[in-house]
Amino acid sequence: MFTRAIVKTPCKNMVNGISTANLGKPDYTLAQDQHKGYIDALKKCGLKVTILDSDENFPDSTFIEDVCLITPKCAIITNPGAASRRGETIEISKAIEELDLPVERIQNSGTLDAGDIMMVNDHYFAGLSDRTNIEGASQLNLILKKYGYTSSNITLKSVLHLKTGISYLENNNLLAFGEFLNHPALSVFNLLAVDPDESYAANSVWINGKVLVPMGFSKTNEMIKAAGYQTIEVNVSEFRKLDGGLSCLSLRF
Ligand code: CIR
Repeated sequence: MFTRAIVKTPCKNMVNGISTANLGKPDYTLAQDQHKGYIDALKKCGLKVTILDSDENFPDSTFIEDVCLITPKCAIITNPGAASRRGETIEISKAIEELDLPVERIQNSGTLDAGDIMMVNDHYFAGLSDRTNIEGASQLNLILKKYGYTSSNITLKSVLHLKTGISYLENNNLLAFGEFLNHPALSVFNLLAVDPDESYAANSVWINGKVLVPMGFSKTNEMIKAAGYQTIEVNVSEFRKLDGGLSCLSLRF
């Protein structure tokens, strides 16, 4: 069970964030409202939410998931793969000081975005992507080993981050689309196949028995409900315009 979340308020400069989505610029006012709705959804799942101030120096900094991986035994500050995002780690380092956890770091020349890391109990899957290199994943593996965890790598073909394409919903259920549906490393899971029309909804988030699902993806929402979960739909259309999904908007621990 998770008890807490950390989010970071979107900045006005988010309109200049990195994007390949081709969906236009985000509407900042709407993004602010949607971010509040997202926080409400986290609270509905029983989480105490810490809200960090926005930072105009970093357009993508609301996607806080990428800069830190919090495990039950340690926090790992990442080294984001996009140069424009590297400096985001300074603010998050300050924010996690108050947690009573040892702090580890991914060092150059390793790069790693924690959107590429998916936790399944004591095992962590690491996506090798344009953002996470083999050196970053190897450093992560060694850090995790110190704390009694294991990790393995999955090379990505078409998605930005590992969790763009798969989400672990606990109870051995894995939401997945496209390249992940026939992946040998994932064959142990009960796969919930996301319709190709709804691939964005493959990034949904399990929190304490409930699942946050992006609004507007009814087939995926119904499929998750049919698997026995209560879902909460959250509108994150403005973050989608920057290639961001539901999981990227918080650290949950
Ligand atoms: C980026 O390209 O870094 C941001 N525009 C989106 C990051 C999304 N994060 C995630 O999928 N974990």
